[in-house]
Amino acid sequence: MKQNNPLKLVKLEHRVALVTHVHPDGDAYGSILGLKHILSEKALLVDAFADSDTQSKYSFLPSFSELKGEDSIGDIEYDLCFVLDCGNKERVYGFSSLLTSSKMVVNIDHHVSNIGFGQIDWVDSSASSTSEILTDLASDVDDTVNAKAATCLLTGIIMDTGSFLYDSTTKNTHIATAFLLDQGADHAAIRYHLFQNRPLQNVKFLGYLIDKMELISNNQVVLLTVSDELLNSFNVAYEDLDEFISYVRDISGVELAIIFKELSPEETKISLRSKKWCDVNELASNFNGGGHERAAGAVIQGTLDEAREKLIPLVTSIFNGGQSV
Ligand SMILES: [Mn+2]
Repeated sequence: MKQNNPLKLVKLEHRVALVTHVHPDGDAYGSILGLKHILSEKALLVDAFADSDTQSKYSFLPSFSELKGEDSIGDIEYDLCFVLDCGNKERVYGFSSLLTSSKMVVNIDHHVSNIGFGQIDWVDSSASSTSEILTDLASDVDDTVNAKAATCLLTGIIMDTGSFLYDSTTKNTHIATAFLLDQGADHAAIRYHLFQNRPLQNVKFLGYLIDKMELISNNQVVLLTVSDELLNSFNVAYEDLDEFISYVRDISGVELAIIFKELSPEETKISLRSKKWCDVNELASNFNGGGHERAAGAVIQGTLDEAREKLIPLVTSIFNGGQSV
């Protein structure tokens, strides 16, 4: 038994809230819904909070429709609030009142930038995903998880490892995956919904983005700039931008891929992906962001143009003063 396994804190009489980061990705949804299913018979009440959209490609996950939005935050005083996959507590955005109103906050995460903000912090930056950490913790408590939990957690692992391609994929990632398959994880559903069900408009949008992409620093850096208007005109979901950035990162010779995405007239989200050596966690930290060495993000105050003016000189200086074209 792991010492101080935080899942052992949960008692049958407890009310438990689960929270993850804004704009949830596969690991965020996978870990929050996975933990909901793990705890379903171990606590009095388990409420999972996250922004969700019925059009989401993750809507196939068991109990996705039970996710609660900000407007569902009531006056329940939760005994425990698990914060999952959040490098810092600000990333929960509109759900922050759950952290202050709960009796205890438990932070479970794998971001190297996570310095701890819970009464209990379980941070393992060697893990591929929060879903992998939860798989280890759950199997340590019980030797078994239900098939619904297994499907959610396997989704998180697959999405955060780029289908087991990233450096973060370890022997333990595969052991956790084997365990989840043994527990009945629906691998075929994951494959179909996340990889073989791409909306036609997304493919057309990818074509547009590739046509408009900018290459700088001797073609080692690729830039994509996405305004709200553009995203809406193609009717593409914000969460799908991840697959586009991965696509252009994989161009031969490219080391770093960046998406500038308009969040509002005053705020621009940057997403950074690198291939071999560029530490994007460090790059994002210039703007109070973070993540991992090969995948990170931040929010820059300013318009798309202003964000570009702030970030591109930093990037070109890292890439030995390469010239913008
Ligand atoms: Mn993650």
